[in-house]
Amino acid sequence: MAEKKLFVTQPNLPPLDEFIPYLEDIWQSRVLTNGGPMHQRLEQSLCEYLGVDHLALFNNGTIALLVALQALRITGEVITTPYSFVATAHSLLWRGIKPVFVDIDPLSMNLDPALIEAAITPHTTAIMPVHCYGNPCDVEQIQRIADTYNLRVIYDAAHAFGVRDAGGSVLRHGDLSVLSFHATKVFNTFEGGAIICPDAQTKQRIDQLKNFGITDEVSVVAPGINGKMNEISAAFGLLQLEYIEQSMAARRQIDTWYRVGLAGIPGIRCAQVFAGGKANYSYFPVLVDPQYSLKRDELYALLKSNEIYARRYFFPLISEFSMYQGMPSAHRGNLPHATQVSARVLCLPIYPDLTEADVERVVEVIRRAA
Ligand code: T4K
Repeated sequence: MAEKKLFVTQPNLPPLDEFIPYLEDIWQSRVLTNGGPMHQRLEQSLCEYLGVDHLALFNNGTIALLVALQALRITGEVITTPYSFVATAHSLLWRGIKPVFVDIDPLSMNLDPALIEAAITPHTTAIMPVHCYGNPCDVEQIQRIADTYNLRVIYDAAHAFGVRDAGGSVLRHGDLSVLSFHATKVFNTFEGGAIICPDAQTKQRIDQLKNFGITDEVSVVAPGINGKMNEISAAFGLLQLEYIEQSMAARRQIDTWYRVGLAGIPGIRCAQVFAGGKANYSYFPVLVDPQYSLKRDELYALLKSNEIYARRYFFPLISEFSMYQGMPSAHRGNLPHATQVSARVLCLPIYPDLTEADVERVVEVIRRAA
């Protein structure tokens, strides 16, 4: 019998019949988009769940990043990480901003704050760190640098839904935080995203920018874009939110099964787990060190031949793509840790429906080859 395909992730889908009443409401109201009732309810429910005061929904995380940059009028150069999904740096290019890549800390895999100051120039206006895999950045050090040099901080928090540190939501840090609700994320609305704003005034500006810059029927105050979330996505978000704790608990259990199963396999190193708060277990990255019998790409291929579709998040580095490669900060010599981690990382399947037997199957393939 053909083995079940295991993907790096699978979206969490609540029972279909529970979604029908939401669709009936939409059919009844005939409001399909433009900040309708589902949109308003989801903004409020997410504020409550995440423990933040102001949140603006978006049609995806990438447009939310663009609007965050526009809202704060960021120009010139922005310091960011090469170890992320390409949307992080692409959002800068779309705004005509030059990304300046700084290396990561090899353990947290987040921007290394100790290297940020050396990359600041008179053109630097902001820092855009990523809470990679949902592990919080060194927010205090980053804020200290931002305060010293009068820089803005926009967190790409695409992976950090529901993550809390000792003081509360990790999304409260910086000037703005941007979430993704893509199908592959811990919390999804098919496609979607959000910006966490510090105050009502900033949210109002962001709400205008995501709706073409319109303020009323006859006024347009800025060259905004169409970044609105539609009512079906918002309704799905409301239903999804009812299952989020269950889903996080399942992820946590899978994370534990992997850590126990992979312990003691020479050359397989599970990435550091975030302690000191609430993690979301959005990814399960392992590093394939030279002591392992196979190289990372060989293990990737072996897993694939066993119908296990692990992913090399994040390889290649953003800085390796042609539109970034020529930049001085993209040089590999400037990014030794990111280069090494990117060459060794493999994200194993993790999603709520994965069973203990599925995890054992993945572990067994890795163990047998050791
Ligand atoms: N910043 C960061 C740090 C990000 O990670 C992302 C997105 C963004 C910004 C931008 O946010 P959005 O604009 O996307 O909201 C995926 C996602 O498309 C992307 O959202 C995500 N990061 C990135 C890390 O991963 P791919 O090209 O690897 O996805 P794909 O289609 O290969 O999907 C991976 C696996 O998931 C598939 O093998 C099967 C499963 N899958 C996927 C989809 C789309 C499903 O089972 N169902 C599905 O509908 O980029």
